[in-house]
Amino acid sequence: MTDADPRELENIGIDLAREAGQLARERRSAGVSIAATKSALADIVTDADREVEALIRSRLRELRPADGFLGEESDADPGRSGITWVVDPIDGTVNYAYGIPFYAVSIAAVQGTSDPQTWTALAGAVYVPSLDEMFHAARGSGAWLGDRRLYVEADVSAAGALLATGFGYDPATHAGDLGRVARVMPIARDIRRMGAASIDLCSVAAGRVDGYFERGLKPWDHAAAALIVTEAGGRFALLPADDTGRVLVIAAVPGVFDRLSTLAQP
Ligand code: LIP
Repeated sequence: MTDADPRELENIGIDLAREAGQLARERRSAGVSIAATKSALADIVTDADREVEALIRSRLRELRPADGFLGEESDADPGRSGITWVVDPIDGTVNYAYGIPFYAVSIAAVQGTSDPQTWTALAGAVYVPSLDEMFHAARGSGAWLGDRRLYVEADVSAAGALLATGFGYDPATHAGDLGRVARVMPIARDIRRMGAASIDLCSVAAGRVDGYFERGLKPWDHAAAALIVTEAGGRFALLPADDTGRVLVIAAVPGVFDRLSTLAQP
């Protein structure tokens, strides 16, 4: 076990997310090039993704050399401190590549292994450069948007839940994803597809949507924002993987969480 102070880790995450977000924004303004595709043709990585992750990783080596690292664009390092930094350098990569301003830098510090089912999130920061919005949380110290404390509502309005979701990069998953949207519509007033999971989750914490569901996220997509949701009084769960190994992420205000979880499965 380690005696790392969650508030100290939160401050590191905030500072690095802001510096990395400014770099991402500069690169976006200069023009973005696709460096490669990954799991599917639609699953792209830009040169900026790699550069931003390298910046965050080098800063963490200076600040917290014994900690582990799990990032979307580089090799994992287990570290030796019991703390692992889980990083999505540019969440919403497709938005970023198209010039849609909904992308974020997501940085979390977790205690334990790099398996989301076993780790304890200690701190998280999600920075949205285009809006200059910094969502952040330290375990036990609440969720914040800048210096504004975040609290979710207990339930949704009589009009129904405003729900956010996303779809996988693999076209073979789209029919199942669309079927899931159809199944949740009876409790929804409308659906939003914003294109960045960390922003979707922070939107739950900020009361901008009532819930979010998506199958197929990676640990770095939700590591920071899941803590921000729960520290704001929301509920978050990783539900069992389907036969393709994709876990189902559910986050919502307490009054709709159970209904959404039931309808969004399998
Ligand atoms: C993306 C998520 C999005 C999801 C995409 C992808 P990336 O993360 O933020 O919600 O629908 O499939 O996982 O690839 O931009 O870091």
